[in-house]
Amino acid sequence: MLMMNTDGALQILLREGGVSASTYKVIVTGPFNSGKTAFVSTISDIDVVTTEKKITTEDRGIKSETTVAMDYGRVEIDGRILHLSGTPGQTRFNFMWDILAREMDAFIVLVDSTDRPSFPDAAELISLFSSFHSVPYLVAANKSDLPGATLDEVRRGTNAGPDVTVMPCIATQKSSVRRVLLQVIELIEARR
Ligand SMILES: Nc1nc2c(ncn2[C@@H]2O[C@H](COP(=O)(O)OP(=O)(O)OP(=O)(O)O)[C@@H](O)[C@H]2O)c(=O)[nH]1
Ligand SMILES: [Mg+2]
Repeated sequence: MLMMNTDGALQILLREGGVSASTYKVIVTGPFNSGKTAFVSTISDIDVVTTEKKITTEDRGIKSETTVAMDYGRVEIDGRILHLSGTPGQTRFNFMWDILAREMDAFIVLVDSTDRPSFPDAAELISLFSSFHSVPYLVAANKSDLPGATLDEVRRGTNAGPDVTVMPCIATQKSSVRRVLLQVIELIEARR
């Protein structure tokens, strides 16, 4: 007897209807306070799973809560389903990074463009996440609504090579997050 789970049936239905049901796992990483939770929350079609906890370290002067395990959201864009996992920014939670990076199709390094001292941390994250798996990535120069660094400065500060896409982003604005994710989809599909 042929058995099929509903997920399998749905995949066939979508394929036969000519609708692409590509599903990608995208990691949203970046230094502390760069806007990762905002990015995932702004675009997600479902209620985001967050793990915000009160900050107990010296970073508490910057904001009151930080991500301690992950953010999780899901969005459909142009017929693709994206699973978005935001990482914690504080390095004391770095044991989560490689767990979240398993089976990723791409990653985004979100950088607070106004926070120059964080640029070397972003450079380290690029090296680290590239070493987990060879997948496409881009640098999103976030908080571009605020006066601060230029895209060129973000590129230099994060050591992003000339082939790496560095694009402006406002994580609190849906159209901007969508633009970044469309670019990520393009990078993933260019590799296939
Ligand atoms: N002006 C502006 N503020 C932003 C933007 N994105 C995020 N923020 C603010 O930046 C602060 C940090 O945002 P979060 O989303 O908590 O940053 P995070 O990267 O998840 O932080 P951690 O998980 O603690 O590393 C919050 O006060 C956000 O409202 C943006 O594009 N523009
Ligand atoms: Mg967060």
